[in-house]
Amino acid sequence: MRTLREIDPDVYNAVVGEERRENTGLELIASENYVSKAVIEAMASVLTNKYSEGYPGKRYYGGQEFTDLVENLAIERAKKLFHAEHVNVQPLSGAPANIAVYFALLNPGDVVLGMDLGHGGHLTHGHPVTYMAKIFKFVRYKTHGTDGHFDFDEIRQIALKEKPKIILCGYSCYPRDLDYNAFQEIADEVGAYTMMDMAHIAGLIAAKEMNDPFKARFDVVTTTTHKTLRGPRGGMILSRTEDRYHDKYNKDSKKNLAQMIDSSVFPGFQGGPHMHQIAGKAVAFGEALKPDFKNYAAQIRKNAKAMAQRLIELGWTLFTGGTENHLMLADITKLGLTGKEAQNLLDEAGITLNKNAYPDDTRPPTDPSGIRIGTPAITTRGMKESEMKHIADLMDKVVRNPKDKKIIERVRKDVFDLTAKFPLYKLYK
Ligand code: DSN
Repeated sequence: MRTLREIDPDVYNAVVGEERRENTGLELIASENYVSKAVIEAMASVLTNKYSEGYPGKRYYGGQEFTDLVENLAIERAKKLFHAEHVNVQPLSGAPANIAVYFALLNPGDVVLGMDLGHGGHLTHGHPVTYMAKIFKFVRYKTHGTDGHFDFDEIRQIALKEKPKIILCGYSCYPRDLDYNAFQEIADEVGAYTMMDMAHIAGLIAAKEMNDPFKARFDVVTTTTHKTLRGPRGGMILSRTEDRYHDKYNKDSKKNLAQMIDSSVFPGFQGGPHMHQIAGKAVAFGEALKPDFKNYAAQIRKNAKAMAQRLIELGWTLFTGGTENHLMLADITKLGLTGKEAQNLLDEAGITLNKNAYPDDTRPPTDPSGIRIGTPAITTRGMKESEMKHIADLMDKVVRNPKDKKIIERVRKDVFDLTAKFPLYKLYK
C-alpha cells in the first residue's frame, strides 16, 4: 500500500480508516465476515486486468491460460465443498446469481413462490420494489407463530393454486434450519423447480452444520461467497446437471439445466467475469475444504446459541425463542427502543449491527421493530462462548440506558479492550 499512500492519500486514508474500524469494533452484522490475507492478496492481483468472456476452454479473447486455471480451481473446489454436479462461479454477487437463475428457468409472467421479506426472506426473492417483480409473478409464504414455523399445508395450497415454476427457499433473517424435503415434495407435486438461496448459511452447510438442499434433490442453489463462507464479496450458482422438466417446459431446447444456467449468466446477463474475484473465491473454497473450517463453522453456531441464551436471561425477546444458525432477531421495541435507535446507539458504543423488520412488523422498514445480530465475524476473530455472554451484557447495558452517555462511553472502552485481545490483521500501517 506504499504506492497508494503516495499516489492517492485520500483513498489510502479511507482504507486505513476502515481497517481501524474493523479492528476496534465488534462486527455483529450477520452477513459480514473477515477474509484471510490470502483472499485479499488474490483479490488485489493482476487478474483484475483480464477480460475472460466465456468459460474455461471456451473464451472469446486470447491469453486465458491462467484465468482458465483459476476458474477451474474455483469450480472444482466448490463442487467438492457442496457435492454439486455443476458450479458457475461467475455471478458478481448474490442478486445477479438469483436473477440469472430466474432468467434461466422462467419466461415473463411465470410464477415463483418464495419467502416473504418481512418474515426473513430476501429483497431479490421478488420484492415489489425490484425489477424482477415487474417481469415475473412472485407469490409468498410466511412464517407462523412465535416459534416461526412454516405451515407446509398452507404452502402446498398456495402452490396448487398459483402453479409456481420455481419454489424458492432461503433467507436473510431467519434463525432456524429448513426442511428441504417438505419443499421438494410440494415442488414434485406441482411440477416446480426447487431453488435454495443459501447465501447466509453457505459456510454452515459446507461444514455440514446445517441441512443440505442437494440431499433433498434440489435443482438449484445460489449463494454469495462472503458471508459464513468467508470468501471475497461475490456470488455463485450450484445446480444439478439434468433438467428434470425438459419435456414439460423446455422441449425445444438442447440444453440441460447446467447449460441453461451457464448461458443465462453469460452471455444472457453478465459480461466479462471478474477474475480477481474468482481467484479470491478459489482461495476461500480451498480454505473451507480444510478441517479447521469445520471447527470455525461449529463455533459460529455455539456462539450464537450462547449469546441468545444470555440475551433471553436478560429479558430480550428473540424471534423463535433462540437460534440454531448464526443469527438472532430481537424485538427491541420490547425494551423501549426502535430498531433504528438501537442500531445508532450500539454504533456509538462500537457494536455494529443492523435494524431489521420483525415478522408482522407494524413499523416501517426504515425504522422497524427488530435488530439482527450475527456471530460469523466475531467467531473468525477467535471469540468463544464467554465473550458472547460479555457482548450480550454490553448490548443490554446500552439499550437499557439510551440517554446515559457515560454508560455508552464505558461500553465503548470495554469494546476497545475486548477487540484488542482478539486482533485482526493489520495490512496497512
Ligand atoms: N445484505 C445482505 C444481508 O445483510 O443479509 C443480504 O443481501
